Amino acid sequence: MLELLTSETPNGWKVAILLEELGVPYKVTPISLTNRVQKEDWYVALNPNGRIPTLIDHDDGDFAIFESGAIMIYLAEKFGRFLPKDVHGRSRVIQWLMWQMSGLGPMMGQATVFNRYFEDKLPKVIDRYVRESQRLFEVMDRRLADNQYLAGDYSIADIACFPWVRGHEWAQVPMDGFDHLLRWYDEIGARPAVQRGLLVPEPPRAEEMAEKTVTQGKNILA
Ligand SMILES: N[C@@H](CCC(=O)N[C@@H](CS)C(=O)NCC(=O)O)C(=O)O
Repeated sequence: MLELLTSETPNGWKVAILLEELGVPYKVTPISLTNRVQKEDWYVALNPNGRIPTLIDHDDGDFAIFESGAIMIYLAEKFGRFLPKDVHGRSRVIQWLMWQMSGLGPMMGQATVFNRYFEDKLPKVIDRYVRESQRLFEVMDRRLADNQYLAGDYSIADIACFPWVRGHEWAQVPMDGFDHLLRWYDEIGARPAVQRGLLVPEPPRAEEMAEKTVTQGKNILA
């Protein structure tokens, strides 16, 4: 059995969506960021970075994996899907996955922090992260002008980027004018497995969202 330790954030949804696309059974262990469970000793023993997500493969010696990109590669290789086997095809997917892990995720994350969670509104800092996120949207938009997906067929590269693009409103990073990106975003968002993955670890309860996110934001800044 696979066990996903996660919370309702983009890095967690990436893995939940992949598991749903794979259609394999898995157990979900919700990790409360509000209660800082990700910093508890038992969790840090599994994930030295003290952040979500973590995957444990109980069918393979309770092997624990941290870093969402590494988890995605592990699952894609274990089940032989969403990552090509030929050297160039595989490299293309990993290039875009690395791009998400080092660029899109961190920049969108910082845009969110400084637009939403930071009490002082720092215009130059906000401008820096919003502009950089939009530059990355433009990179995707150019790529998607001539390609249905980011790297060949639908792959872990698309799955990794989707929840971060989905967070554009919350991060206050406008997506207007990125027509190819919007086309891709609508297409991926319509996939049933993607919709199911976004409900992990639990469907958002509207009335709790605002308070919960603010509280989590404080943890992100800790
Ligand atoms: N590079 C890591 C980033 C993980 C990460 O930043 N997770 C966030 C949620 S999206 C988290 O756990 N935040 C709580 C904290 O920082 O303590 C990955 O991709 O797994």
